[in-house]
Amino acid sequence: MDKGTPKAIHLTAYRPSTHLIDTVDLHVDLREEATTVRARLGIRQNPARAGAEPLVLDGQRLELVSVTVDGVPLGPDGYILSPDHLTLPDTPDTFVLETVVRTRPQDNMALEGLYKSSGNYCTQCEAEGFRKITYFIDRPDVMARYTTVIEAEKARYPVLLSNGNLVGSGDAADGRHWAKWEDPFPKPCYLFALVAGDLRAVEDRFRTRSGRDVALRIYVEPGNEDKCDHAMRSLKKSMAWDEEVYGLEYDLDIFNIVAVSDFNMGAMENKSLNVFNTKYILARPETATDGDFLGIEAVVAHEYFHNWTGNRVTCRDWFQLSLKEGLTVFRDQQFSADMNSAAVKRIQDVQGLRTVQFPEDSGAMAHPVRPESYVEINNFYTPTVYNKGAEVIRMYHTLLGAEGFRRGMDLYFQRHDGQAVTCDDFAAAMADAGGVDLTQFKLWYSQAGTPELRVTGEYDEAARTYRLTVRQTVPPTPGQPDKMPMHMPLVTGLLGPDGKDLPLRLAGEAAPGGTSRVLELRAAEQRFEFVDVPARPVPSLLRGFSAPVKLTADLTDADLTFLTANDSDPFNRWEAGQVLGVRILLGLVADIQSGRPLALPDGFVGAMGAVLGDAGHDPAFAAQALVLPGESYLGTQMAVIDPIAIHEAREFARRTLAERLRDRWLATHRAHAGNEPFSVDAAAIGRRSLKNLCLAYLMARPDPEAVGLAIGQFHGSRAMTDVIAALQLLAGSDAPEREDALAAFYDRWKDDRLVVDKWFNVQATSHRPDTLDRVRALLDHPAFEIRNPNKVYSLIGAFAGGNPVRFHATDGAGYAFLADQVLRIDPMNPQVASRLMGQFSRIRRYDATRQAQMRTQLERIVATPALSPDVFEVASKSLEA
Ligand code: B3K
Ligand code: ZN
Repeated sequence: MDKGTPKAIHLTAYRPSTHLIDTVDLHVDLREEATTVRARLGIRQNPARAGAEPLVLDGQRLELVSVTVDGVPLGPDGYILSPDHLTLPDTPDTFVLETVVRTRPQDNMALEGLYKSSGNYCTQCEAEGFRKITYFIDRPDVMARYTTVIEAEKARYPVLLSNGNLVGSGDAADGRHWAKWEDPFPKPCYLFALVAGDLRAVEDRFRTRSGRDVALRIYVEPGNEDKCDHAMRSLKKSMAWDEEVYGLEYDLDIFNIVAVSDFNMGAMENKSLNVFNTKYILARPETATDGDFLGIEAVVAHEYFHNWTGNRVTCRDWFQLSLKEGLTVFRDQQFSADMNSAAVKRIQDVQGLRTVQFPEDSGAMAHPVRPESYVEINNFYTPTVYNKGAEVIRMYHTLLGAEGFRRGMDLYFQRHDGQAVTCDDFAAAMADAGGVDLTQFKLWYSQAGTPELRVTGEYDEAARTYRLTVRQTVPPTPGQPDKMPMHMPLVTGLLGPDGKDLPLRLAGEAAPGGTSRVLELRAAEQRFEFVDVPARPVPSLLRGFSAPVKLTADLTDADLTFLTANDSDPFNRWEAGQVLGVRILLGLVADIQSGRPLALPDGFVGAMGAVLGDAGHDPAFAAQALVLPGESYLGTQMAVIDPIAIHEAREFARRTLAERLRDRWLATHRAHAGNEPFSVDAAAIGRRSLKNLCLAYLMARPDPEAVGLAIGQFHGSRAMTDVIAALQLLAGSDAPEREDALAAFYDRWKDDRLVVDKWFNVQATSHRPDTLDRVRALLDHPAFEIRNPNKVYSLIGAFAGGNPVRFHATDGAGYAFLADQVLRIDPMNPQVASRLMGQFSRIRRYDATRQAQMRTQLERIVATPALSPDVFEVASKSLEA
């Protein structure tokens, strides 16, 4: 850091803003040499703060041209200018401030504020980008009404967009033109957006249930118009779903989406002008995988749902980020579950949580869902805030029931529409609507770390009772050595010997009620006694993954196998197989570490064979159940992660299953290999995932027949899902055909940037020993662009985060490579550089040698002059761990 060590900001230091801004009138003049922004702000002192205080405006990388107060120009002695602020020591109670500034968006590689992507202007203001456009009180509890005039050269930038309604437009001198936009809803500045460019619109309409006719437009670069159908369909489905499930309607006559190629994240919910990464808009079956199609549906929905959860009701400060993000992720998860297979969706969401959030929760950057402090807020757009935050919302839903939850949502909007509020306000609405006490539940917002549950069961044959004992602990995390027990729902069922759910009756209850119960945990140790239990049951615990915890139960392998065959809860049917898989794989890891010979238990092979034999029933579910627990998740189950042994153990199991069940993998692959007409419904997606899973097992022992099938599929299929699955398998194998396949793929798709990202990803995640060399060489490939976040994530990010066996190579070369890339990217784009640091923040989870190697790289990083606060925060916290 050039300015010394950056300072942390604390939640407890929150104070209302000294001033409020009611109106913002912007005039943005876009020119090739520089952009000029004139901002006219209607400002008043905040009644919530007593006494006159100086007005401190945020501003970064702005060239100040002039300042006037109520039309009177201020000389340089009328204000104080610093690199981050413009301070006016003395202002009236109410006044109009006008500033004129110049910026150079064309030089902005951080992709925050106003910048250029493929020659078009666009903005990204969340969290603190508006201060790079004009001087402002850049915090979300300052909400204003905006009008925006954009002026630009007409030929180069025919499309001029901002938030709200278009209220005027016209031509200006010198081949220029202008457009005036007015947003009737007061909003925080992070929701401001502006776009100017040569874009084409794909149009549709949606009529809300109260009869508002909304124009829907998706703007893309010319040539991409034929890749917007799925996004548009997803948008209309989201609008209808939000009306149906939450009674929430869209509130303007226009909803615009713009897709840009250079974007740090997935998308942004700016009021009525969402800006998207092209990755979450553009899709055709030939170019996008099933995962891409589902991702588009989810992200389009997510951003649309923000219009109520985020925009109409926004965050008081950035510590409350999960107020909008956790809630909106939960809503998009519910939506996707309704549109597709609910069971598969839940399995995938939990896998995501375990693969990405659990490691974060046990690393140096562990933080509560509502962080208590931050150095750089952009570092807290995390799986904890988003995905664990969504699990917290899901728990309200489970504790209150669907109807109680809906009442809570209604009350939340009734109380807070148009306001900037806190997670406490949300909890209060839920508690009041549900008539429940959520005081202890709110620990989920303040305690970091993944809680651990240990459950034991005892059956008393004589008394016909079954007693569950549940113990919970929350592990220490940085800054939080001691934790309190949490309030959470443990959804439980009991299976009788016939595999059917038993009616449940707890001691003290008059009659049995239901076959699934929400047991509420509150204490460090709790007992639940079920009565009238006719025979020793097998418990089905944490159904639907009812709380984001690690659960250990005293179930035998036979109990687990029984659950995989019988549990009425599909998530738990899958989970029982995973628990079994984890047990076996961790056993293999221990065998590898102590040099014992490896063997896969026959029972496990048999169980997998049974699932495969029955796959025709529900291919989508089978495709999930047949995947062994992932390497990252296995790591979270070990005291010290051994990435190489984990990889070898998992590959051994895959090879053994490939060999022992070869005929079945072949037969199942063949049964689904016909080129059925493409569709993205859940059933078709399920069939394709099962088929590609079979191919993956066959390629775990790549004999000529398996390679032949992969090559056949690579050349023969027109669906990207199948093509890329085959290419991935070939690229990771020793088959001599692999180079030809990679070359053919590149040649076919070199003009499609999103597809080229897949080509980089396939090579970066290959387990072949020469992968790091290859990744290094690809940095110089003409299609690689260091300034394009998608490219960086596809090559460097995929190698570091998606290829543990190569990234954690014993010589430490993977770590040195990552540090080199972080230091190269940081001066251009700190957010992207910081996101690459994730693996380093898990430092203390590895052995002493790896820790020392990572430490060397982290020390090199923190010693670098002019490091961004983003990278500094992650590096320094990782070193402290
Ligand atoms: N709210 C944005 C994320 C903004 C990221 C700022 N670094 C996207 C979303 O969650 O919908
Ligand atoms: Zn969001």
